Amino acid sequence: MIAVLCGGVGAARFLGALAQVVEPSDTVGIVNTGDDTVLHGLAISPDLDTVVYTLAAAIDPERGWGLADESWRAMEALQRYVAVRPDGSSAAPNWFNLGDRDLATHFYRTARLREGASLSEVTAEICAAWGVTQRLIPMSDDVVSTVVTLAGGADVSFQEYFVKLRHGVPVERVTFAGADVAQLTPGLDHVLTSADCVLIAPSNPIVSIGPIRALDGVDAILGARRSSVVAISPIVGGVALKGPADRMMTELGHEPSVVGVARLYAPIAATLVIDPVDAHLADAVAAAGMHPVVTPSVMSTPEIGAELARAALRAASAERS
Ligand code: FO1
Repeated sequence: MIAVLCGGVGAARFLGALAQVVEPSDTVGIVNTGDDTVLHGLAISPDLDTVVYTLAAAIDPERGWGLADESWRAMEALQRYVAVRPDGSSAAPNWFNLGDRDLATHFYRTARLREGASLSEVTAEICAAWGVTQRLIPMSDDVVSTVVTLAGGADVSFQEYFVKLRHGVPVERVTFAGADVAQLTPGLDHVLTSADCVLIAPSNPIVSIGPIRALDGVDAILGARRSSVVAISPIVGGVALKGPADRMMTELGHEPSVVGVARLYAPIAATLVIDPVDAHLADAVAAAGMHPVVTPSVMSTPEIGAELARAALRAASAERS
């Protein structure tokens, strides 16, 4: 069994690539829920939904989130109420776009959670509904919320930072509210200890992989088996393939490069897969404590994705110190 630590878009693409090489039912995706939010009273889990929709080949390829062939009638209808909403009311938030078909997922998840189902139970039902055979498990059934402290001190939710502010403001600190008391989803400690290998998908090390690591026991479990933990760098040539990872790393004092990623992951993973464009940094990655493996990391074709997955699996079985 292969365990994969997942954020959203990059992880979804990597799981798709991995599925060309490994039986999907033998893969467990441990997915970040720090991005989750409640809007319109609906429980929304963006990274889980991005992974499910991508693996179901239903994702909108341009946006990388939400469903293809969407309509936005509910959001359009909401505008009428935005016009009369009293100041200070959080009703009718129109900055977070929810497609009409995407709403069905939030309706279902919200109703099931309200009946007492756990997020991992509901996620398994949603996977079944979409025919996704990878086991996708939220990192925790408890609420963990990524809080972004902006330069100047204001705290905003991750989605307010990422979508409402278009991540266009400098970040001072990132914290994970609830991570100190949240439990790793039951069974995931066994998954992380017994997996043949653990892969860290090319997701944002701070806000996608960080929340998973913030849960009690995760770094200890991975550190104890780091020789078979392999990370794929989400930074190529000093820039993030998607989202604000490079700028966030800079603003939080990390080097926005494969070396900066290596410094973050060295305690929990022995190998970092880097793109040839960063091959000149291989020695610096080694000096940061990770064994560099150079292979094309931009999954622009299924073949490149499959070869990236194979390289990661080979490195994981090479048993490094
Ligand atoms: N991202 C945006 O940039 N704008 C949006 O309006 C937006 C809506 C949205 C709705 C559902 C969903 O599952 C994801 C959505 N995202 C949107 C992406 C989301 O903010 C990101 O996927 C993550 O949270 C970061 O990986």
